[in-house]
Amino acid sequence: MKIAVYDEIHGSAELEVQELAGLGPMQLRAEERIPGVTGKAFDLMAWYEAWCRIRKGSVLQNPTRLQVEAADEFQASVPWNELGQAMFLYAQENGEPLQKGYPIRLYVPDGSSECLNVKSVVRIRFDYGNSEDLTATYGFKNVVSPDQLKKGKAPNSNT
Ligand SMILES: Nc1nc2c(c(=O)[nH]1)N[C@H]1C(S)=C(S)[C@@H](COP(=O)(O)O)O[C@H]1N2
Ligand SMILES: [Mo]
Repeated sequence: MKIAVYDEIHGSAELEVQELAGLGPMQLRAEERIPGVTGKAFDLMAWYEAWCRIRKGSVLQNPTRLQVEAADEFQASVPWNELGQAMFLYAQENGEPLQKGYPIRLYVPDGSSECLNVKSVVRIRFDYGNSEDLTATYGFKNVVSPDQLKKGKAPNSNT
């Protein structure tokens, strides 16, 4: 499964898990940062620097946020300053694809909520917009089903 990376400044790409993970210069065992979580991970900050260097020679601008979107339409937007210890889990300890969270899972150990640990990430966006809003957000995309309309329920947010 390909993962789409969107970066208005440094360019966009669709990468297989192994290609994406292979770009990461700082490989980790997940439990180094989160006790109880096992598997192979890579550090987000080091990955981002490598990405920019490969694409443009250097980091031209720092993002304000990381946005991730999952296969089930769960999404999160995390201010850059919460991501110092962030990592993507991409394989089990034995190197096999993830059983839970496939293809990759974001972990934000320094984040404001465990809800930001988005499973099954299929889209990654580096956001360079407004840097004043420092709140992390997460939840399902605002899709209203016919059933919700009937019941008069509001779309989910911050689930
Ligand atoms: N794709 C996806 N990721 C998700 C969620 C989800 O519904 N879908 N729930 C989030 C929330 S609200 C929490 S609290 C954690 C739960 O992680 P766990 O399944 O490892 O307990 O996953 C987060 N990641
Ligand atoms: Mo949650």
